[in-house]
Amino acid sequence: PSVHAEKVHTSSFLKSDEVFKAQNVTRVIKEATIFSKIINKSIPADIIYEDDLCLAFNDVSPTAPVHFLVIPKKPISCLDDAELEDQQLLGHLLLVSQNVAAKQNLSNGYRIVINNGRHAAQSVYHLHLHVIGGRQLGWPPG
Ligand code: TR5
Repeated sequence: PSVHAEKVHTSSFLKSDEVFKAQNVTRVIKEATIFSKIINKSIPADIIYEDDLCLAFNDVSPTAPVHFLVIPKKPISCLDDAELEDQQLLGHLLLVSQNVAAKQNLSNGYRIVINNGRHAAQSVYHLHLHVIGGRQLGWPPG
């Protein structure tokens, strides 16, 4: 049997593939992730904003009509790894999210999500803000 099948059997509930994948990510600090490759343009992405500090691009599997990611160019693995010296950068990511959300016509509202670590089902260990909108969102998240 595959590892996946064993895991599903031993868990107390059926995990979605997304949660399963996220829990099995091996976290290696400063390892190049798929997002580093988007930053250095070695793989393509649908980039909608870029400046010296960050990049915004559409999520490859959107959960709403608008779903883009805002990432720092600095390779911070997750929010827990951000430091005091990143204070301005973190604020910048929020303001860029706000600006790009406005350009995407999200005047009726939107949600910003940062998944941090295993319990949040973080799957890519390069800090990213999800900006999600374009439909009524439910609360609380799963
Ligand atoms: O679960 P977390 O918070 O870590 O979110 C990671 C997000 O990255 C998911 O919403 C994925 O759909 C998204 N993702 C993953 C890849 C990818 C992407 N968005 C745009 N382009 C992508 N490429 C080229 N490759 C990915 N593996």
